[in-house]
Amino acid sequence: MTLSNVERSENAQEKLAQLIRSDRNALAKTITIVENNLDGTSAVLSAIQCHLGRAHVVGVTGPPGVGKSTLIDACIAEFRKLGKSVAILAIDPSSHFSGGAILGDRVRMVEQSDDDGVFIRSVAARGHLGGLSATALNIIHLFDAANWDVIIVETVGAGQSEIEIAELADTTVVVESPGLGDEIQAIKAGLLEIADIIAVNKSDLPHADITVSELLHALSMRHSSKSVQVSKTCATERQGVQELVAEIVKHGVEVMQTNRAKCVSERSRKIVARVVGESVTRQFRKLNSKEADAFSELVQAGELNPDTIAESVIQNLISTLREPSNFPENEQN
Ligand SMILES: Nc1nc2c(ncn2[C@@H]2O[C@H](COP(=O)(O)OP(=O)(O)O)[C@@H](O)[C@H]2O)c(=O)[nH]1
Ligand SMILES: [Mg+2]
Repeated sequence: MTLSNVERSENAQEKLAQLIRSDRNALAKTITIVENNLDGTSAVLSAIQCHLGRAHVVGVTGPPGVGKSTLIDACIAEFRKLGKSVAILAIDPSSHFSGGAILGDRVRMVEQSDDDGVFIRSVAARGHLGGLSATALNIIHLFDAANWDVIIVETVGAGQSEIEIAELADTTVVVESPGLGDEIQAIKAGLLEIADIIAVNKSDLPHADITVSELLHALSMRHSSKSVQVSKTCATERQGVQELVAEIVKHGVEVMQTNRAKCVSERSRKIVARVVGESVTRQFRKLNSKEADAFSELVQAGELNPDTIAESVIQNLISTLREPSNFPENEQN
């Protein structure tokens, strides 16, 4: 069986799941297929559907330089002590030209790399068909189907899509460090809204306690009943890391106790909604100016309401969904 030629038979699907579980190279190659949307992508994705829902997905986000990679490295060691295998997906914002990983991240994370229970993969933030969050979700699903216990996704909390990826996680850890400026970066970037746990890293530096109390204050001002833990860590000295991992595991257990299958389908639904929305917008903008003008004139004249257009797009989509044979062939050639 070749990876690009997975048939839609149950037997072949089972073989694929076994293959990516037992063979790291096969997993790496399968990720490459899915990441680049190569021939075979949709066959792979449909083959793993029935193997999803076991992994605990942990998003780690925060401004650049706060120590996310170093902290993840330290957390991996703690997860390994608990007997959990860990797959890491690092979203690399800067590799538009190099096409590779941030070297520093790789070097730091490489500390764990001779361990069979650790798998590290980075993807460039740009250039993904269907969007970065869709690509990230597909890779998360591959790790999940390949039986990794914990999947850590590192993103920089800068762009919208990075925040969206963090939202895909069961547990979102926002990392901040003391004394970055007058205003706490994570608050400025709207990261408090998505945090389940906040780690104030570099607690060896001055003002760590001030940063903690400012964050607690900001959290108390929110209109949200969600409780958010704030932990102090020093990743380089591995202080507070065991406690942080204990918090992450505890949060994960709580999430898993709620309906796990629902979490997986909600994760997919968020992505579908986003990809469909973005694609419709893109297609609409592609209309030539004559067509677009005709639309605007009708809207201006009050003869057409933008909501009506959206409604009819959705209705068409729903009837297509009811009749899957209406879909164009999904594979790229
Ligand atoms: N003083 C101090 N430096 C740290 C700590 N954690 C990470 N660093 C340093 O901060 C810099 C940025 O770390 P990195 O993990 O690459 O940050 P990222 O951009 O958030 O992934 C590196 O030089 C790290 O050695 C810490 O707890 N204390
Ligand atoms: Mg990093």
